[in-house]
Amino acid sequence: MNNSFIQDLEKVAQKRSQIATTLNKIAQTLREAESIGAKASGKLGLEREIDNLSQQSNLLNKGVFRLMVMGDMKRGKSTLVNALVGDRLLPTDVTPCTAILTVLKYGSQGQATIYFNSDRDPQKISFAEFAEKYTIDPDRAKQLEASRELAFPEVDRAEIEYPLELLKGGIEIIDTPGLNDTEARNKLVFDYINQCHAILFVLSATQVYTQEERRYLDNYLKDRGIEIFFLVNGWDKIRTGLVDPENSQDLEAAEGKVRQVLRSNLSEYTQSYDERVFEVSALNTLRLAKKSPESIKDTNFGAFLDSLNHFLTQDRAKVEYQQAILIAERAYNRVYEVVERRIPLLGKDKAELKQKIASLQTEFEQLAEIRDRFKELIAKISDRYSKEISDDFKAYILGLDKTFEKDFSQSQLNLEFFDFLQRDKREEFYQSFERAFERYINDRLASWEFKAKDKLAEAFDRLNEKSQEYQLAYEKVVDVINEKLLGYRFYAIGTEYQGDRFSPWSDRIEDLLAKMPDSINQSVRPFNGFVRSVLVTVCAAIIVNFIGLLFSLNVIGVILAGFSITALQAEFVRVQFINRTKQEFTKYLPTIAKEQAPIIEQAIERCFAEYEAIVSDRVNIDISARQEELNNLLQQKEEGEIDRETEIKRLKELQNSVNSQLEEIRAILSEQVKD
Ligand SMILES: Nc1nc2c(ncn2[C@@H]2O[C@H](COP(=O)(O)OP(=O)(O)OP(=O)(O)O)[C@@H](O)[C@H]2O)c(=O)[nH]1
Ligand SMILES: [Mg+2]
Repeated sequence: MNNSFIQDLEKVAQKRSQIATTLNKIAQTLREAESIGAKASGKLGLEREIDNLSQQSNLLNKGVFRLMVMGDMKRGKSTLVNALVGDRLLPTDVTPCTAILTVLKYGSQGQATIYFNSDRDPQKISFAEFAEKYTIDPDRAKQLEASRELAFPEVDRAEIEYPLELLKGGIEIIDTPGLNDTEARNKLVFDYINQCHAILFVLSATQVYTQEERRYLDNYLKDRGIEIFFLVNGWDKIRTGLVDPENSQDLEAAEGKVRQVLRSNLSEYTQSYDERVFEVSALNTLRLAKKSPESIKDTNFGAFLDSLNHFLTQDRAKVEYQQAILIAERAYNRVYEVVERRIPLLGKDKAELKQKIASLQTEFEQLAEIRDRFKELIAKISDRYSKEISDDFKAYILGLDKTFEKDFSQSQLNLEFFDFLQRDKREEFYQSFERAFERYINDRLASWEFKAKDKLAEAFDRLNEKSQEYQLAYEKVVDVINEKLLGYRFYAIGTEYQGDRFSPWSDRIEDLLAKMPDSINQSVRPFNGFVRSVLVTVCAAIIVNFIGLLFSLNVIGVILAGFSITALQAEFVRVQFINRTKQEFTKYLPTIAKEQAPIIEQAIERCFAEYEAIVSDRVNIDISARQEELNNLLQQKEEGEIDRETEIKRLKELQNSVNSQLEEIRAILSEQVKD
């Protein structure tokens, strides 16, 4: 790993922690102001801002970059991780296979810990023990694949801590078992994807872009808002595979062919091909790392590191920083707003204040009404879209028979009929068929998922668009409140009155009534996870039910009655079997549609319900903060004289100190990440 990469990462980590500290300082300033204010002119109602600031601060402090290494079996994934860290940390070999998810992270002492699915306590073991115990040989892997078992079903993951500079900057690297494996193991890998920031997808230069790889990329990685880096590994093997390895023309031709296949197939998964696809040799890089680490930067692996560096320290960091500054700005705007309202009200006497507050009853009710009408809108859209999406699902399921042969043939990669039948291994045959069918259903649902996702995104776009009316209405009421309280309208910092176009505090109101909920839209990822988790259940239900039905018919037994099997007849049996499967499946489709559609519908409804709850919560907090702000002042006035001069001074100071803390964040951000 080159030094400048580590330095850049450290700089980002440092900057992140500086920003986190400053956000926390603002939160602390607000907390103190509220606690002093409680005994002076009353609290200002800044709870939400304090929460947001501390949450963002924690997030930045925790910040890790998770890189997940994925790919088919024996592509050199573990070797690549070792090349990244510059040491033979993980077991790699021609034989042993990575059998569990392995998370590599920073720790001052090198140690391995195994985490279990059950409540069994994590177990610390030595590296040697880890390498020996938690890798499996390929024969065993094949066996497990056939019987659809996990090698270590009780294990969730291994965590390897190691005192490496690279990891200190907050990087976690996740090595995964080869994908060409059971669906259960795939699920383990894919469940983890949602927590990762980039995927390093390892391909083989001598076996580029297989059908399996296409399947994984299309079903699970494409269009999911996850950055994918393609590492075409074993590039050195193109040369060694030539009849005459010294012939540069042959080499050029062979490499050219591979490049062509790569470009024509991988372009659809990335926006900037040259920044995301790299021809590398993990093995040579690892050797170089031991001999002369400095020269790695001149290799393709070095180019990959540069690109990864850019993504982690610039693109991704930028998003984090923007979020931080937004939250700080909004906290400042809010403080500014409440102070500007509080100071003039300090001079009013109790009776007048009381009467003013009472006169705001209508406006507060109006705010609540806007909230309720927005909730109605959400319910309407939820109704419409959950029905549409589940109807789409039904139609999709009912149409599956039309392309069954073609779709199913893509899933039955390892369905060796003759082999099974000849050796009368009916049990194994069924198992293998079950797996093929599982893949088939999985692939079909994944392809439907994209449509559902588009539809759901459309629903939220619609809500977003509609929410503008509600925002405007809300702003108008807030305007009236201010006018009633102060006798004049006042506006957000740095803005001037611009007729109808003007919207004071709109950023805050936009936060209240708009945007997909963070839980769904923070990025598309959690949202993807949401739809996926529903589909996993649906998928499992279909498989269990249909396979049970099919097997109860003993299709093979019926076809086989009176036959002794030859290769030719096996093909005949295969065709018969697939035909019968299709027949039964077609009959069963209406049942699937009928049973599963309501589950989809409910899931979509739940998705909107979650959104509604969040919006509702935000508006409620906003309304009560506005009320408390006034009631607190009134209560303090009723309890005794408020020292007006001191209070004005204190409030002005509060405005100023939050402002200067905001400036501090801006200053941290304006320093260049890269020198
Ligand atoms: N020639 C060559 N061999 C490589 C390269 N990368 C890895 N290998 C070799 O390929 C074999 C498999 O490497 P691993 O890193 O164990 O592969 P893996 O993808 O982790 O394998 P699984 O965990 O079983 O899926 C090892 O013998 C490596 O030395 C490379 O770039 N060039
Ligand atoms: Mg491995």
